[in-house]
Amino acid sequence: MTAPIRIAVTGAGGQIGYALIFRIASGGLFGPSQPVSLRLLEITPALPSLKGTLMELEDCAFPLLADVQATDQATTAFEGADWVILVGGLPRKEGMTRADLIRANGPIFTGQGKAINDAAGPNVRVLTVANPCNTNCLIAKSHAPNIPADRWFAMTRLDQNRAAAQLAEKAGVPVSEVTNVTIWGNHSDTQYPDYKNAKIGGAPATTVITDPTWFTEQYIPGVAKRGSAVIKARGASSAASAANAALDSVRSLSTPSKGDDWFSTGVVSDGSYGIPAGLIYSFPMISSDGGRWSIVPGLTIDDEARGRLDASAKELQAEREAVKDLLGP
Ligand code: NAX
Repeated sequence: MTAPIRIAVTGAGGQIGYALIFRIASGGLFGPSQPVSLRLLEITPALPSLKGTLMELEDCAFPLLADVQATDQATTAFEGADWVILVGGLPRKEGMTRADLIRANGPIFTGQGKAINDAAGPNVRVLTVANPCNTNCLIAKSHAPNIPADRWFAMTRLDQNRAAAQLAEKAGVPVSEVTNVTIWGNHSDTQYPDYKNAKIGGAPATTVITDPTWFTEQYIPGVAKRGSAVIKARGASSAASAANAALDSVRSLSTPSKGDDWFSTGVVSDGSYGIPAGLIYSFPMISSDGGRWSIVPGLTIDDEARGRLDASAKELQAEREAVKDLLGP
């Protein structure tokens, strides 16, 4: 029998966690022949209700779910993990600024970074979903000196999927026609959903959607503010779409990319496109065999795009400054 892939999910009792773990257990992440083993981390007060979720998982009788364990101990959760998906954290509350959220959630990632370093499997890869995901990823990574830099990811895939959906809607085509969508930068309002390198039906998006003001006045802010629009409509933040984006991220990073399409994820900048090295910054990426990935080189960045890329890098530098006391050596 194929050995199970072990996936640790933090914040498993939250709304994204609830949408995520059933899909992983059903084979929605690694396919219909790959067993999975789940480790679910929650804070102690959330364990009783997580027990109910475990009962539901059991009641699904998923043939691919080799085993599942819930715990409030990070080292137990991350023991031998092949993938760690960091979802657990406080959501932004009414009246909380982004700076407040950074200070509230940052400390979680010092301990979890250390626990990943001490307990995870030799090939572990880590996807940070909890916000501010780029900076939380940076904090966790800084406490895990034994885990190579190319194993750390921050999720901007929900932004990519939102961007693709909005291009498809405007062009009146199925979303499968939209390719080469990049989210540059931070998972925040400064992100740049790059429409100049995106394609619709294989042609540049700007030759299919010919009104340039739509891109700057509706598309860019529309993608960045989609999360707020969902909260307004649903009364709760995006959950199923965020879980879906986490699965898309892990899948894209685990399977070789096809054709000339790419995907976006926050990774440790190597200085590509003039972005300061060391920041967790979202780039266009492709994967190859064995879980290797690289940043797509040579895309055209005009003056307008340059300004947007730099503004997001600047914001990330300010976030890094705001948590510098939480960063490891
Ligand atoms: P919920 O509040 O529903 O769930 C969060 C869960 O994390 C709770 O069950 C809580 O008990 C748990 N938790 C808190 N501290 C923990 C710790 N130290 N260890 C383990 N678990 C802990 O929030 P949910 O809607 O599931 O969102 C989770 C995170 O995803 C939030 O930070 C949210 O801002 C972020 N998001 C990120 C997105 C992205 O695209 N990167 C989009 C969706 C979402 O907004």
